[in-house]
Amino acid sequence: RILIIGASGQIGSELTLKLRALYGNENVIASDIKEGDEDLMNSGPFEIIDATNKELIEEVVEKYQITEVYLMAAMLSATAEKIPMKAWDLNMNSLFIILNMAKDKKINRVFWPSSIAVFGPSTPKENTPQTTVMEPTTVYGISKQTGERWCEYFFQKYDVDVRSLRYPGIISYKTLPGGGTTDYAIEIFHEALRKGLYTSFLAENTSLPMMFMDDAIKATVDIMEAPAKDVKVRSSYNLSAMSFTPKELAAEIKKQLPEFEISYKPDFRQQIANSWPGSIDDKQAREDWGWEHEFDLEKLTKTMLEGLKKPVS
Ligand code: VAH
Repeated sequence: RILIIGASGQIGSELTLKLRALYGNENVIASDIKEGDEDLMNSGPFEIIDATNKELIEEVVEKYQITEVYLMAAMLSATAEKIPMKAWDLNMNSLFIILNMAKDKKINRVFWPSSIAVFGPSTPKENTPQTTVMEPTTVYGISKQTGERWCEYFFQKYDVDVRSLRYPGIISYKTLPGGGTTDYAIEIFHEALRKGLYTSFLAENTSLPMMFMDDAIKATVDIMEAPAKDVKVRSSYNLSAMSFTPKELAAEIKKQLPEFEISYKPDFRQQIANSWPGSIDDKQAREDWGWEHEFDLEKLTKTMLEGLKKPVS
């Protein structure tokens, strides 16, 4: 059975529904510090879990005979800058609990998300390679870089089967964004439909690597189902689908909503975005376990607008 920690979050909630569709509702236990949306709560077992509570996690793993854990709980870049030590505690101690449970053979396989936030201002900005200089300047990026080092250490030292992806900004319409710097690319769609205008908190030419949620979920399932021998990178894989700027995204939205207007008012998140790559080279994921994306900017824009226009289920 599978346990998802952080199942009420932006990725966690859609990942849970996908895994339940694949493996059966009763075989996928959702958990989070707070309950999730209706679809999540009505589709299978749910447990309230604080991701830093070792005893509680061990109890739930025992109760449901869990064999795989997807650790999706984390504090994202913008929020983490406001409460650094709390972010470090959540992002790191939750990972140590799960890696040590895998080391002690209490679980067999772990998924842990990293992020393009592991890269910093000294990293090559365009087509950022899988292996390169990484000097992250955000609490979130530091925690993800450290987490990658620990994942690789537990794999090499204790043969722990942990798999990881450096998610780019992830865009979805079914869930609200969770305190990230790439959240503008979600908010813009809501505002475009509601008010016909949006004030971007990132400057117009801020290019960031992005991906539609369905592609992120697909990559997560694909790497977890890949034969262990194909998962050659045990820190975390570069992953991407596209890159765009707020200006390019607004132009794409205007093709569907000609009246839409965008304005720019950069805030503290501009510095975070400036420290990240503009685009990512994810060829190693494509070579090792057959990663390929489906959604480009046009398909993402159409899907987001259609999804948001539909009455809430
Ligand atoms: C954030 N959405 O903005 C996350 C992600 C690359 C961005 O890590 O913090």
